[in-house]
Amino acid sequence: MMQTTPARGTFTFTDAFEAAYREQARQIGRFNLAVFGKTGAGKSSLVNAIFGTTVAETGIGKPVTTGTHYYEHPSGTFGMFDCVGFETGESGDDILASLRRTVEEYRDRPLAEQMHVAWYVLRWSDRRFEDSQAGFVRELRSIGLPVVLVLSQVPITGSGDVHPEAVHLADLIAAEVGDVIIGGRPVMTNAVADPHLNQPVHGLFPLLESTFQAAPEGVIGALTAAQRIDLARKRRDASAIVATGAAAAAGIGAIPIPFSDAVLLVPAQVAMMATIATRYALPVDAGTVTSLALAAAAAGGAASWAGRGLANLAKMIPGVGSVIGGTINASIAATLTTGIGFAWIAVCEQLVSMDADEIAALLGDGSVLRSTFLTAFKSQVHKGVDSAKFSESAA
Ligand SMILES: Nc1nc2c(ncn2[C@@H]2O[C@H](COP(=O)(O)OP(=O)(O)O)[C@@H](O)[C@H]2O)c(=O)[nH]1
Ligand SMILES: [Mg+2]
Repeated sequence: MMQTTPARGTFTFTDAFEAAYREQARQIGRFNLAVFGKTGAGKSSLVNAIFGTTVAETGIGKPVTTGTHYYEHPSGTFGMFDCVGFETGESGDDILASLRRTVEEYRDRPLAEQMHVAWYVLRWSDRRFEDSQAGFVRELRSIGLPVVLVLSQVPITGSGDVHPEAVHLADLIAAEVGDVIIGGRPVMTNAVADPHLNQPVHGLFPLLESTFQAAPEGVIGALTAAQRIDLARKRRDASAIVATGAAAAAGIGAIPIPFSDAVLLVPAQVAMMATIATRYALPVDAGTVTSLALAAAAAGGAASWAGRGLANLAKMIPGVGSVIGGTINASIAATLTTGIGFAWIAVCEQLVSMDADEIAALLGDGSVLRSTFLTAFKSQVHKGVDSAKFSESAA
C-alpha cells in the first residue's frame, strides 16, 4: 500500500500531481451527449447551464458528419455532438441514414468515443410537435440512442406553476412518443433567467436526472464529473476518494512514524488530491489544475516544497501540537489526510462554478485558495476531534 519514499529530489508535488491527474482523468473516461433541435431552440444554453460555458461557445468544433460538430470540454470528461443539420426531421431519410452510419461507426470505438445520450430540444413556444419530429425521435431510439425530450424556454406563471399550455404540449408529446423517451414525458426547462419577465431558471436538475437515467453505467463517473449543478453527487464521489486516501494513510501510520516523517504520507495525499480534482472537471488544463493544488497546499507553509506544506498541516490537528517530537500513528495519519481531502474538496467546490479566466485570476493571487483550504482543513480536523470526544464521553 505504501508508495515510494518521497526523498527530496525524486518526488516533486507538481510531477506527482500532474501524472496522477492525467491518469485518473483517462480512467474516468468521457460522457458524450448528442443534441438535436432547431436553431434557437436553446440547445447551447442548456448545455452551458449544466456543463459550463466552455463547451458550447469555444471554437467551431470538429466536423463529424453533415451538420454535426463535436465539441470537447477542456477537462476531457465531456463531449457534445451539436447536430444542427437535424433541425426538423423534414430533411428526411438522407440525414437519418448518415446519422445512423455515424452512430454505428462510433459504436465500434471505445466507450469514451461513443454517443451515449440524445437530447431532443423543442422550444415550448413552437406549441407543436409535428409527425416528422415524432418520427425523428423514434428513429433516434431505433438507432440505439436513449432520447431525453426537452421542452425549452418554458415560462412559469405568477402562481409559480409551469405554464398550463406547456403542460398540455407535454401531454400531447407523451401520448405520441412517451414509449420511446426517457421517463415517458418531456422534461420542462428554462435555461436562462429573465428578470424583466420574472422568469427563473428551472428544470435543470430534472434534465440532469433524466440524463443520468439514460447514460450507460460506464460513463456515470464522467457525467458526475462533467456536470456542474449537482455538487452533492460530486461530493459523494470525492468523499469516497478521501476515505480511500485516509485508509492508505492509516496503513502507513500503522507502525507509528516520527512526526518529522509526516512527508512519508505526502505521495498518497497528492494522489488523492489529483483524483478528487478529476471529479470537478475544471475547465483548465492539467498543468493549471496542478498549479491550483500547489497553491492551495502552500496553506501549510513552506511553499518552497508544497509536500512539506501538507506535512506541516499535521501541527494544526488539535492535540497533536503536544506530541511534536512524538509520533504520527494511524489515527493522526487518517485525520491529517481526511483534513487535506476535505480542504481540497472545498477549494474544488469554489472553483467549479468559475470559468477559465476567473480561475486564472484566483491563481494569480493564491491567498484565496490558501485561506479556503486552511479554513476547511481546520473545520474538518476539529470535527474529527469533536466527534471522537463525543464518542468517548458517550462510552
Ligand atoms: N429566456 C430564455 N432565453 C433562452 C433560453 N434558452 C435560450 N435562450 C435564448 O435563445 C437564443 C438561442 O439560444 P441558443 O442556446 O443559442 O440556441 P441553439 O441555437 O439551440 O443552440 C439565445 O439568445 C438565448 O439567450 C431560455 O431557457 N430562456
Ligand atoms: Mg447552439
